[in-house]
Amino acid sequence: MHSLNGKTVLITGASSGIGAACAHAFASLDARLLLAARRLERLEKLAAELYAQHGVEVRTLLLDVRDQPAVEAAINSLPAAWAAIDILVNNAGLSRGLDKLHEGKLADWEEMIDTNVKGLLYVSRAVIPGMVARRRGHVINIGSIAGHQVYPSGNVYSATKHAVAALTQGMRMDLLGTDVRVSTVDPGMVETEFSQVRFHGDEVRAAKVYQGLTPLTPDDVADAVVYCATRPAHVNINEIIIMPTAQATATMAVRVP
Ligand code: NDP
Ligand code: 8X3
Repeated sequence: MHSLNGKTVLITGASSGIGAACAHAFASLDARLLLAARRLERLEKLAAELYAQHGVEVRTLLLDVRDQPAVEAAINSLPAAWAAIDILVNNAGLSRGLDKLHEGKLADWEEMIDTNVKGLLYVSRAVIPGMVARRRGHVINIGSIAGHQVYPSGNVYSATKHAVAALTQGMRMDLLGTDVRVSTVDPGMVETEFSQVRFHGDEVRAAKVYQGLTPLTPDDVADAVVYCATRPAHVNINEIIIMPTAQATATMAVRVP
């Protein structure tokens, strides 16, 4: 297996689901980790686990990616030993609600747009200039099948993930010639806290999303992220779309009763 020994990896949304799985996967390759999210206590617990299991250095960052001045300050005030970020995993994101557009809740829309689009932009804007200056780096965005297909009532979430797809392409064009790589990993259904967040804590409704089929695990997605990150420097994996075998499109899945 490839080693990422000495590489510094920033993962946003590392307190849960795909982000936490990425932290485990990168730690198993000996990377040094910067773990960012709003729930600091979870990050600290994860950092202790990673240190115990892999002996890797971990630094936690209490960060709301929607807060642009805080994002800029957090990145700019990293101590020198942590400032040269080699890999940025733009994973922090969420869906809120599953309503027809004309019945949607404005607060849900704002939260998705602010987190999934503006938050990703703020973190990227703070981190990428250092990569360009060092002529070394890799941005891995977590998009979604919803960035390729719209589904009923998925309107605004899907729009944010289409924006992530556009930003991924735009970054790759703008970074051409800098040696900084840009990838996107776009999953279908992954069982995480995603549906609990979407349904505002309604665990029964959230569980139904994955009922009767085998969804992806966060580790399946982390595996794809690490694949992108461990290719030789001249290889850029542009996009990985990863789905459960039981899912064909955003709206077609096979379930056993
Ligand atoms: P989880 O809800 O399990 O994790 C989401 C993570 O994002 C949490 O760590 C959360 O941390 C963080 N986060 C949310 N808002 C903010 C914020 N404002 N600032 C910083 N961190 C934030 O869901 P997933 O692991 O499933 O989601 C991760 C990514 O994967 C998202 O971008 C999602 O859109 C995408 N995705 C998920 C799929 C799925 O089916 N689960 C499929 C396709 C894509 P905290 O609350 O502590 O801040
Ligand atoms: C999450 C997958 O299909 O619920 O991005 O939009 S989906």
